[in-house]
Amino acid sequence: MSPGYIPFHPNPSKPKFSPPPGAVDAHCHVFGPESKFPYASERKYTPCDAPKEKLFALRDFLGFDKNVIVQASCHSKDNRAMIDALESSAGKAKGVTFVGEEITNAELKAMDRAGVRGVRFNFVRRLVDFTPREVLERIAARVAPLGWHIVVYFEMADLPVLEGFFTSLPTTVVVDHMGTPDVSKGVDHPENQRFHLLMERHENFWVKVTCPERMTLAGPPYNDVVPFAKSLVARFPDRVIWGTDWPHPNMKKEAPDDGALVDFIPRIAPSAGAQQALLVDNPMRLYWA
Ligand code: 0GY
Repeated sequence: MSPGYIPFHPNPSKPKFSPPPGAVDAHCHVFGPESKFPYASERKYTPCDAPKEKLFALRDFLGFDKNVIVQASCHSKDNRAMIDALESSAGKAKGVTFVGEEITNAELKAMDRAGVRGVRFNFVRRLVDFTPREVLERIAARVAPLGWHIVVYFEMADLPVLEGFFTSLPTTVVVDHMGTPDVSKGVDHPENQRFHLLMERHENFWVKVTCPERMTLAGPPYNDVVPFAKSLVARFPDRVIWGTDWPHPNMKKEAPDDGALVDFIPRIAPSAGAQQALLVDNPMRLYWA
């Protein structure tokens, strides 16, 4: 583990909110175990192991049915731990990969058969080295025929320079963690409204209303993040998905209680219809159709 790295919560609380049957945790990761799936040499942090067995046990404990496992930067382009988790999930997990353009079409097809449905482009500078746009464009053109989408991870202040590239992508585009807004600026700040406008103008854009614990200034129960997520759920009810982000890489102060994160859901999606769309219908359309 990197010095100061905070492991996931050892003993999450049982949520009060019961997700509807078939609910999908649509953003989580598996890390290692390092003895079987070593971390990448180019990684920017070394996490604690967070193997598939622990993820599947948490899924059941929190009342979820399925997972979408997103390749994290600590494993870089070595997708074996993620694929192994998909293949051990009895059809209850799909994946989002991270690849370079050296990947072969046969390898992409094998990932597709294992349940991969998207590729992640990470623009967060503390996590990854820069990849030229032309390379990403070539990867996008190769995964589009598979029906995959592209997951983009960036910080909201960078949206103006990235927006043109995002809107040129030939696939569905799924934005990680609400575009990581600066919550001190408020929902109505032009920086955040620019993102809402992007969502409104481009119907191929979806958004994950995830990670209040990453952007909160107030701490749990994340009151300051509620308006951000709630407005996206209300405005784009058919293009929002939700996930735990377990095992919560790179938390600065403390690991979130996953039960408290689940109890955030009814505060951002107050009606049963909105919860059904957020947790079941939307992720099923995106990952299992
Ligand atoms: C996340 C967020 C983070 C890390 C990664 O790929 C990653 O390593 O995604 C982060 O540190 O913000 O999506 O879990």
